[in-house]
Amino acid sequence: MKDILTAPFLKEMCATTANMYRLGWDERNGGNISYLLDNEEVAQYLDLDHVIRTIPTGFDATPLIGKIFIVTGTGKYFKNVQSDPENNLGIIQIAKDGTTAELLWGYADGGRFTSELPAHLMSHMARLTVDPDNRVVMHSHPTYTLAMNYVHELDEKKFTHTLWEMCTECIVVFPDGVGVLPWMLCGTNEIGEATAEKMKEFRLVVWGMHGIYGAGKTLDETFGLIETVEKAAQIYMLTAHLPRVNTIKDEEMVTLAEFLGVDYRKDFLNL
Ligand code: 2HA
Ligand code: ZN
Repeated sequence: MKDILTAPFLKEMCATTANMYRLGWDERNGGNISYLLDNEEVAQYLDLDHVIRTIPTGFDATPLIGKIFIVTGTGKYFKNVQSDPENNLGIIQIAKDGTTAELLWGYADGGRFTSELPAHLMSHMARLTVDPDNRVVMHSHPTYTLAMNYVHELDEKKFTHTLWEMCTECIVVFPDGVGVLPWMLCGTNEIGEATAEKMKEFRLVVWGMHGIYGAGKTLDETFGLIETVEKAAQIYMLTAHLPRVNTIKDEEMVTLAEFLGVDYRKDFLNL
């Protein structure tokens, strides 16, 4: 059996949480990540029949039975993941009943997965129906994205359009746009269901006045989606109070999207 601390997926979780912390996106226990792993790869490091303990999830994740995820722990700080992965991360397998998580590694101090597990697993289920290669769901509180929530209408079309206008790359990076939910109580099955519904259509979902969810095939891709939104939101917040002298026109976005062959939300432009 290989040493789990050398597993690429574990090292990547450490590097990603450290990056997110240093960018100021994940203060204190803010943010959470779940990453769907390959069972055969995990079996090189862990005995999949050795369950440390079981933890009820409180919702039905039948489509994910047998699947293994590495998930950040509840109450844990992204700041500390890199130096102490075994307390701050856990590897869970969804049990045959679909409602229990079997702990295979981690949460060593008796902890458990993020309180946002409903939003994570429900989003995985939703994304896998539209993209069988989806592996990652990531939640964060990026500063400028959050700031923008207070001064910009929380309307999917208008929010996406503003972000697309802020950097030329935006329409290429997230041509599917950004879904937006109003402020809702977090940590519940209800916000999980609402997030998953949006995830059928979007890889990015803003939680009004709370933060953002991203989904993707890899940690890098998902991080990059949120990073690009955050960059655009930063430009917006640096300029929103100033007279707008120049802007990227909708026709220019069309030219770029068509040049690169991306399938963008045409209904989010004003043509
Ligand atoms: O886990 O970010 O949404 C802490 C949070 C809750
Ligand atoms: Zn949060």
